[in-house]
Amino acid sequence: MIFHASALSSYSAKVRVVLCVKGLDFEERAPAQGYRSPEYRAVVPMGTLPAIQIGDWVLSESEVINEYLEERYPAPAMLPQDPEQRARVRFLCRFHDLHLEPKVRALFGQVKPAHRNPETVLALRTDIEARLGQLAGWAQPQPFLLTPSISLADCGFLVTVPLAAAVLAACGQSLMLPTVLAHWLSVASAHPPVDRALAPWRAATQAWLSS
Ligand SMILES: N[C@@H](CCC(=O)N[C@@H](CS)C(=O)NCC(=O)O)C(=O)O
Repeated sequence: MIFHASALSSYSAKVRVVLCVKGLDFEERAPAQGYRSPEYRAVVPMGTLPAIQIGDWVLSESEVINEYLEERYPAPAMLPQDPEQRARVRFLCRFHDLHLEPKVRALFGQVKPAHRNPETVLALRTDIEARLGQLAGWAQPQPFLLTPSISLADCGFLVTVPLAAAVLAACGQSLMLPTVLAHWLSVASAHPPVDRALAPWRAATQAWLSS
């Protein structure tokens, strides 16, 4: 399996967590000419990262990829058996992609002091903290967000929550993380496959923010 990804890409990191938790063999490839290049689009028509490729078969969209990996490689299970629990896991995945990650991404343009608008940073911080407050209300860490072993619900937040803290810090603001989420984050990030999956993303993010 070819994993089209880049070290700095949050959505790539979200899928890399599943690949590592499931112990799958994959060859990670960053688009040589960038993800906007015609060369990359010739292989991955969506032109986004991540994508997976098996022979001529190509799949984009991180959540669809994670669901495919879960169905194709069911062990260890990353969705609960119970339909209501599965739906809750899927709800948190969707909540991450639609309501938290875009607010964190909106901070990227504020990192350079010359381009920073303190009011914009503060407004985004307020939105992010409100979303994390909602997440804290729904989470039932056991110790993962909703389950005793890692589920698909954890993957995006394991990237986006520390990213929000790091980008806000680079913008001169701190993030108030609800205690329940701070505890979940320290336990879940230390899970060995998660730690392995996130190592390239952590290094690239640190290099970006300190550059
Ligand atoms: N909804 C997509 C979002 C992926 C995404 O935005 N990836 C970024 C890199 S983290 C990207 O490829 N951006 C390029 C673009 O959107 O043109 C997913 O879940 O895979």
